[in-house]
This record gives sequence, C-alpha cells and structure tokens, in this order.
Amino acid sequence: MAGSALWFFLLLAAALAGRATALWPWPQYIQTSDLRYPIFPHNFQFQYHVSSAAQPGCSVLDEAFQRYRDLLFGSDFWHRPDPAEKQHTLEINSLVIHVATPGCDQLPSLESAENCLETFSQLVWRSPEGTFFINKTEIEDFPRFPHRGLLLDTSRHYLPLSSILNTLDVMAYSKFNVFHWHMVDDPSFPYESFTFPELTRKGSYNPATHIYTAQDVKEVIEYARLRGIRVLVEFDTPGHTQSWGPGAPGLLTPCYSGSQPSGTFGPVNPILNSTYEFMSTFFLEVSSVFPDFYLHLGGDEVDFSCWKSNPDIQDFMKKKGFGNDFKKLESFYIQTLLDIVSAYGKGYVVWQEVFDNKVKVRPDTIIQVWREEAPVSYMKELELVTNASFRALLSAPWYLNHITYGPDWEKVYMVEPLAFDGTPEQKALVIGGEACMWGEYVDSTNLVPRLWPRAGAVAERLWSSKLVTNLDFASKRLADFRCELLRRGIQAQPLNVGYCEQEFE
Ligand code: CP6
Repeated sequence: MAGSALWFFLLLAAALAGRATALWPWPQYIQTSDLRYPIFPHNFQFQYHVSSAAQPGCSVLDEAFQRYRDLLFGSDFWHRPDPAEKQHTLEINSLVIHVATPGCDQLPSLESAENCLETFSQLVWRSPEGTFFINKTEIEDFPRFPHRGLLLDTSRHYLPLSSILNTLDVMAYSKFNVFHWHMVDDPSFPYESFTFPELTRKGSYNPATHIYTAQDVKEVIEYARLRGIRVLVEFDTPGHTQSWGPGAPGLLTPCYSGSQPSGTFGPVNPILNSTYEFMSTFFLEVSSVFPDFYLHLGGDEVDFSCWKSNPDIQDFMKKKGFGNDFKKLESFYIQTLLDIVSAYGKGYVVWQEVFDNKVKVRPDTIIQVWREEAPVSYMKELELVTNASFRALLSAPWYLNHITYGPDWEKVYMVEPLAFDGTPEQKALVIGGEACMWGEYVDSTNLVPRLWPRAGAVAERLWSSKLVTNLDFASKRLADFRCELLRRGIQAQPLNVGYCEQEFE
C-alpha cells in the first residue's frame, strides 16, 4: 500500500472443513488448512500493531480499514451472535497490521511496497447460514513486477469521473497499481488547462460537461493514492494531437497540397520556437498538477506525410542536414521536449517508436512496447530495449479493447513477459506492463464488462510467480473472482457458462 512496506501476519486459527481457497491474483506463498474460525462483524476490528511504523491517523490505512469493513460485512448492523453459536469456538476478532516503513501521507511510487487487506478480504467467506469464516492460513505475498498498469483512453470517448473512480476500485481489488491516463488524443481534449483554457474550450467534446477540471484531477489522484495506485498521465505528442489545434493556433503543422496549404493540419510543428515555448509552459503546468515522478510523453505513430508536404519543413530539414529522414525531425522534436520535461525534475515513459527511431533519451527513460509484430516481434523488441539498458514496459499482447468470441483472457494470461533472449540483468529491466483499453469503441456503457474480469488476467500475470500458469486452476479462480466482483457491485462479464452462488439483481 502507498509508500509503505505493509506486512501483516495472518495468524488465524477453528474446526470443520473449509472451502477451497479462491484468491486472485494468486499469492507467492500460501499454506491453508481446513481449520476455520468464525468472524463476528460486531466484534471484529482492524488494528495497528504496537510496533508498527504506521499508527491510527494514517490516512491510507484508516480509510482502507473502513472500505474493507464495508466490503467484507456490508454496512448493515450486525447482531451479536447467540451465546450458543459462539460456544467452543475460538473466533477471530482482529486483523493486526504491522507496517515496516511509514508512508501514510505520501504518494505511492515505483519503489513502494504493497497491500494486504485485499488478500485478507478474499480469504474471508460466508457459510449458507450467513456466518463469516476464515481458515487458518499462512500466506506471504508480494508482486513479481513493480509496475502493473491499466490504460484508459479518455479522448476517443469521455469517461465520467465515476467510471474512472470505479475502475480504480477494481484495480485495487486485482492489485493493479498504475493508472495510465491517456488523457488526450486526436478526437478530444478533455483536460482543463489553466494556462491554456482555450485547449479545453475548443478541443473538448463539450466544455460544459466533457472535461476534467483541476478538482476532478485532484480527486482521481487522491482516490488512487488511498488505494496504492499511481496516476501516470499521458500527453501524447507530436502525433495524435488533432484536438490541440483549435485551441492552440500555430501549434500544428499546416499540410500542403501542391504549393498551397490544404487547410488540414498534421503533427505538432517541430520547426518553430513558439512550439517549444508552448510545450515548456504546458508541461510546467502538467508537472505540478500530476505529482507522480513519471510523465508519459507518447511519441507513437507519427505520420510524416504532412511534414513532407510542407515547404517550410522541407527547408528546415535541409538546413539541419536531415536529408529525407523524417525520423531525424521527429527525434529533434522529442529530444527538445525531453530536455524541457527533464528540467522540471520528472522522469518519463515513451512509446517504443522513440526507441525504434533512435532518439537519444536519458538512460532512465522507460520504453513502453506496444507493437505486436512490426518492426520486430514484441519479444525481440524487449530484448533490444533492455540490451540498450533501458527499462521496459510490456503492453503489446494486452489490448483489452480487442475482443474475440470465447475465453479470450486465456491468451492474455499465458503471456510470459520475460520469454526473450537476454541476460538476467536484461530481464531485471522489465519493470512490468500494462493492460490497455483504447477507447474507440468503449465508453461508460461498456467499459466495466469489457475490462472485468479480463483485465484480471494481466493483473495476475504481473503479480504472481511465473510458475502460476495452470489454466484450469486459473479459470476456476477467475470465475470466483468475477462472482466476488458482482457481489461488490461491479458488472463484470461472464467468462463462460455457469452461475454465481449468490444471485444478483
Ligand atoms: N491510440 C494511440 C491508439 C493506439 C496507440 N496510440 C493503438 C493503435 C493500434 C493498436 C493499439 C493501440 N489507439 N494514441 C498506440 C500506442 Cl493495435
């Protein structure tokens, strides 16, 4: 959980056969038994261990205790059990949390250790009579990869704040810890900039309703923080920027048809000083609004045709000695942008083209691999990126917006991120990956069932040991996880034929 090495001891002990353990994602080590203990909600509390570095008043934990109490037991009033019911049973009346290093008011970071309350909540079960139980269990858990992200695209379709917050809830249930917010793109610019309010006014679908205000952004960041989730915002340039055009005259490249401007615009114009002045001011704002150390600067899919058509750009290319190599022009832009953002003390993530096009980047740059096959397979790309000593994130096999008939989570699940040729040092540079939900065909009506429980397959691959690959075992647990999501009010889609024990409206 946020900024803390949060470890806990489940020393839980009672009688009768327990049910099979259904955990998602699967922990690093677990030994469970049939010995079960009842939990009586009125007599159960979360506590801080006396020698814990975090103590009452710790926002992250105090609020998590409240959330998990509600998730476990609902917010109903619980009757004291009959004395007869309690006879001869040892009940569990507390979960004691011991945190090794404090971090209650800090933001989570790439280096933070993580959370246990979710695991505890998944171990508690309910008998048909309605009594809560937990089996005697020894468990040790920690993530395989530190960066376990989920990308949402709020440009192709605006997602209401409630959809984003709800996604953060389910991310915490499945132990994702990075929300990659692909904020703007060609179709719309929903981010409300205070230095350039025209961007939003002219670039959003509807500036009255389809925008994220400063208050909204703050709320997302705090909501995420309380769940141990970082917010990695992406402002993708120089391509994918059509929506910036109306609010920032002169920013985009005018395309030509023959010797005349055609009236259309291409990527950000990389040859003007005014472009870099604009980006300096804009990213200064972004750097302060989004407190995570990392920003995502995009850099993907730059279409060179407009640059090629523009005579001023052609002149600039000659002057710089770039010849006909527009990758050099792209590199010139990205390098200047990276220098600007570095000066603000931020780290950055970029899409793989920045690496493929041989842009000189700082050695601590993170490269996100998204292309399945071209120019090379994504496994080969991981090999190349890590061989150049860069850290890498994998997304290529994890596009959840792509759907096919059948249990399509299985292919996603069976990806082994380190199955490339490379030294142990290279493998250590893969810091994780991201499930991506690109928004062309997704809005708030279908986001939830398309994400869940399918994104869970990526979550487990990034959390659990590499040895956890048994599909039968996974199918069973993922179906249980989906039922638990329904119980928690998340409209997760079914994985196959079947039903959930508890019926839902
Ligand atoms: N939008 C942006 C997208 C994609 C990318 N960037 C994309 C393209 C093809 C696939 C998946 C995603 N929709 N801005 C590439 C990172 Cl298959």
